[in-house]
Amino acid sequence: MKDFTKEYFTMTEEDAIDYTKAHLDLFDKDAKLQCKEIGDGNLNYVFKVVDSKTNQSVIIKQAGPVARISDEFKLSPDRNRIESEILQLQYKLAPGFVPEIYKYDPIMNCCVMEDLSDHEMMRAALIAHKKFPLFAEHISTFLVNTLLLTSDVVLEHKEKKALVKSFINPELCEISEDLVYSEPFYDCPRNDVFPGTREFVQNTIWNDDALLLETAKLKFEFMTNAQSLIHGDLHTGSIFIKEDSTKVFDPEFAFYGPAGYDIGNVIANLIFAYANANFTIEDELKRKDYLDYLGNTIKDVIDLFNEKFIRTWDKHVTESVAKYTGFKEYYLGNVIRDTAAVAGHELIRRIVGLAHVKDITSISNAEARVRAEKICLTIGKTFILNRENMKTGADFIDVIQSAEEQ
Ligand code: SR1
Ligand code: MG
Repeated sequence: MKDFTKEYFTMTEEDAIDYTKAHLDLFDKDAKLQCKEIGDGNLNYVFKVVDSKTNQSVIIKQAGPVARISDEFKLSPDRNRIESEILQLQYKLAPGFVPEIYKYDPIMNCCVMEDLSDHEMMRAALIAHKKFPLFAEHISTFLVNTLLLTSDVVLEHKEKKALVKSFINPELCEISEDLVYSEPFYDCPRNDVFPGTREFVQNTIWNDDALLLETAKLKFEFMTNAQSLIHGDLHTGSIFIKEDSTKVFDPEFAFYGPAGYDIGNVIANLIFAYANANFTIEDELKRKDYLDYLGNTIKDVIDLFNEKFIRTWDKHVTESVAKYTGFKEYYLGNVIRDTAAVAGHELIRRIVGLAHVKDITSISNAEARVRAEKICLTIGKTFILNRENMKTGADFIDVIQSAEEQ
């Protein structure tokens, strides 16, 4: 057995079994452990270790020194500490909505956590056109609790600043600064634009100076607004789901940033699912039914967030000036404005930039894919340019419907 206590190395499946035997007393002494590497994300290695006698299982997630998607991205394995610590904090702030962390290991840069194999990855489930009627209720609670309860409105300010320091995450932030805020807005060699969509991108994104100016403002908002401890990459591939349960995982991009970043990512990725359904469900009645479900979910996420934010603010606010008449509405208005802008960035960057989403790339008919991409780009651009007017769920739905009609 290798020594896991001296210096870091990237584990194999066999190592992950040995590691489990050596470090955890979660399993019986006579457990028959088996392991499979199941990671399909862009960055890390994910080992599922199962006792074949009892079916009991855990997940070991290990951060490597470079990203899996490309060794161009050299990343500090400290992201595994950030991920473990934020999950432990969110476990308290939003009980039931994140996996339990059993152990964090700063030498092997790995954490051992609850296995959620009885759930499915939300992106895959939405592409299979499954419905989750409790999702909006669940995710709005998660978002309000994790975003508002980590802000200066609620936390004692020195305690909040200590958290800001502990969650400084420069390398992962740089990825978002580049891939979300810079590269999609010019003809960057790292972009990956579907050929039929390229001319549209050139004309409506790269050549629109008014849009570019807004993206510059928003990049600085992302880099400088240390408002809340955010997940930082809350797309539907970072959510495990089943009928009665929603679990948010993979928060390695976490840092103190604009609260709207997380909400905007959820909204944009529901819109990708909407675009997928619109161009892949052939039966008209089924398509309409599924689009209604997704449209209502998008609307409910915003409206429930607004409602719960007000209730949670009234219960937990500690900062005295935040109690002045009108400040709560001003603050919430800014969060929803930022939500629209971030949703816009996510919609554009997943079409133009390096990292795509399966909802769109799995549309096999090229013409349908181009149409879906143009609609997403149009929605994204409108969200950014019109963000000051976005307040309710209905405002988000209006933008989606107008883009479809164009
Ligand atoms: C180099 S990582 C590419 C993308 O994958 C992650 O999930 C983030 O969304 C990042 O932008
Ligand atoms: Mg991820």
